[in-house]
Amino acid sequence: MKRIAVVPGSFDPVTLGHMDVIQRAAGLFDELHVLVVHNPGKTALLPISERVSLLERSITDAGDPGNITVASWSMGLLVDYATDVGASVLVKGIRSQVDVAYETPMAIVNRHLAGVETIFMLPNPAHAHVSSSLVRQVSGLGGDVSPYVPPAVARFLQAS
Ligand code: COD
Repeated sequence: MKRIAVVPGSFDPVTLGHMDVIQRAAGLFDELHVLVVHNPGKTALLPISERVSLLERSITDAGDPGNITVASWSMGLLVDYATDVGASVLVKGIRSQVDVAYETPMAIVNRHLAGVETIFMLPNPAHAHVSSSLVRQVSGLGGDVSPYVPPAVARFLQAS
């Protein structure tokens, strides 16, 4: 049986922290779905289609392992997408106790709703401080975000 997982996120935009989790998760599963989901609790910078495109370019530039699909989802529960593609696992990156507190109730509910397990991955310490909101802030104020994002994202934000 194929081991299929979903890495969901806002990815607004994708950062080196996200890429670390995506690349390591791709090595653990036969198929990995990187899923851009609208988070109603956050004010968006980029349209969903642009986030998908930047993820695709970043994965290609990083040396696509060949088992990653990038998609977006706005049709309902995250676990509905997981069930549709035959995934039994969600992979989430955990940077701090704040992430644990945010992710734990969702992990329990997602297991109750659909039997989908959540795996928490600890970040690469080099990127543990990086978040999309930090990137949006630095970029919005005219700063250099290239230490925090894949080159395709840095180029895109610089040109915007
Ligand atoms: N290093 C490691 N991991 C990181 C880093 C980093 N530097 N930065 C972010 N991450 C992790 C985050 O902890 C998260 O796991 C993931 O990467 C994505 O992060 P973001 O910020 O892009 O996305 P979020 O936190 O806004 O997540 C949006 C989701 C839509 C995925 C989330 O809200 C969710 O799972 N919603 C569930 C919707 C649903 O079905 N609800 C009903 C049942 S719970």
